Amino acid sequence: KKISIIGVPMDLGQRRRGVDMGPSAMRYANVVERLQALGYEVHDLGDIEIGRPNEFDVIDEDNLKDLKEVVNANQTLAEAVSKSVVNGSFPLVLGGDHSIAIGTLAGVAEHYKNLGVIWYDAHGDLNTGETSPSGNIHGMPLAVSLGIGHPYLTGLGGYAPKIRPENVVIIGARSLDDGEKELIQEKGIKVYTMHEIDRLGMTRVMEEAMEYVTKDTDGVHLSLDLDALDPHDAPGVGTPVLGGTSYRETHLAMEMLAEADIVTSAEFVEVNPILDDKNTTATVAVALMGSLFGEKLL
Ligand code: DIR
Ligand code: MN
Ligand code: MN
Ligand code: MN
Repeated sequence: KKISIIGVPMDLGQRRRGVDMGPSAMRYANVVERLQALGYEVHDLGDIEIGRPNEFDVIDEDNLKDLKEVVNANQTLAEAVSKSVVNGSFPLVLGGDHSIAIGTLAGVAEHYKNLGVIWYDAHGDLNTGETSPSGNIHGMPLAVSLGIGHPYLTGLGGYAPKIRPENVVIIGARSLDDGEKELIQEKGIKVYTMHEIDRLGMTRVMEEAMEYVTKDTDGVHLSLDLDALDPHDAPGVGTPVLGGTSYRETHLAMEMLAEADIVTSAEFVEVNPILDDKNTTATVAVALMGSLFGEKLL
């Protein structure tokens, strides 16, 4: 059992500096040792290089901030992720802001005909340059992976789309822009908002979600945005939204995924140590990875 850790110190997909230190913070929280202790052969492949925008760049083109740098970094990431899949190693990507999911999915989906996706997030990440209120690409990666958005983004890796709407489930949503709501309706995307999590409980939500993403799929990617958790449990994120899933509920979700043994790739994103309280959020992220990879008390 092999795991390839790929750090992506990306902070250009949103406006708050510091999220580029997320991979360091999770390494400092002993991600490698934690997974090794579970019996995995862990390869830390280091960090993907992120270009810095300069004054000559055409910025904010089509309401897509730092498009060029985001595309270039995701291209490099996609290649690293793809290589890890080819080598029979589980790709575990550490962010960085959520724009890196574009590259992760481009690298993973190459190897799956019908990839299931669990998008664990307070947000839908279903914006395009046209619908985005911010122009921040971290609010767009799910749309991009569905083939919706700027061709530089959707065409990454030379193919599109990466995934199909009927194989995606969003869990933890509580902040959606109007354009995202429209896209959810139009594509019939399955969403468990905080309302359903409160009503049904995390156990039932995960049972249903896992059944949904494994139906007719040949792999499952977990994209976990730490802002899905309540800011009391994960304060170090750039766009906190009150009323999120708890530390315990999220651990339960990870434990259920481990038990079902369905996840074939994962990323943990939006850890921002500058906004954090003594590295709490990176520590939580690493603990969740422990559960995802089978850690048990007894
Ligand atoms: C908002 C925030 N919907 C946007 N998105 C975030 O800028 O598109 N995604 N924070 O994680
Ligand atoms: Mn997100
Ligand atoms: Mn989010
Ligand atoms: Mn399906």
